[in-house]
Amino acid sequence: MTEMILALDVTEKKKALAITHKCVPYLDAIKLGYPLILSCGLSIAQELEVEDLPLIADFKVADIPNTNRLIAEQVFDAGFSSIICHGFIGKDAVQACVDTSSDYGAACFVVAEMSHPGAAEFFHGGTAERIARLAVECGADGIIAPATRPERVRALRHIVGNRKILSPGIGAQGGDADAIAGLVDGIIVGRAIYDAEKPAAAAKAFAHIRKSNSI
Ligand code: OMP
Repeated sequence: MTEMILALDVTEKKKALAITHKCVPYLDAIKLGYPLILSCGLSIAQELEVEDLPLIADFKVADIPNTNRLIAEQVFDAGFSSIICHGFIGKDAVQACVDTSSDYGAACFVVAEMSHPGAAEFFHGGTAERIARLAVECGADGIIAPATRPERVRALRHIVGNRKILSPGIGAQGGDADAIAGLVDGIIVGRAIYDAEKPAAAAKAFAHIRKSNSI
């Protein structure tokens, strides 16, 4: 099954809670990042707990090992079950995120290659492959790889094997859910759902992907 992850990048608490509540039947997890957490605080995690979905903290953590550990502890103490960190920070810094996640029984995903056009400037030329290898070496649960470039996801899949690949870039960034779903373990969708006139209907439109794909 390919999981459906809502990127809840709205900045009003009321809207965040309302959209989530409507979309819950069509979701497997919710990803919260700087936009919502900076506007509402980490406690938004507790408010979303009633929906009983795993919460992914997308801070793209990218600091020294000790700071990464402190950030991850805050995230997991707040109730999140996964964290996203960058991979270019190197083995010791990624390892700190993975180890802290494991201490909490939580998961760590490493950004191997980003989905926007500018990502090609630094992630291409072997860097994404090196990061994917690093993620495997560190024992990360998976990587983030771009739905905007299915061929890159295929290349990274060879490196990470059966570790999870979560893939953003669908809809607003031009990626096609049907083209990517069979290659990954989870699709991450934001604006195509939360900016839709009817977010629940928009989320429901991805329902076939959750049912039909397995890797
Ligand atoms: P939409 O473009 O609105 O669907 O949102 C995509 C979500 O995925 C946002 O929360 C981004 O911050 C996130 N994201 C990317 O779009 N590209 C990446 O390469 C990595 C992420 C991420 O780590 O989630």
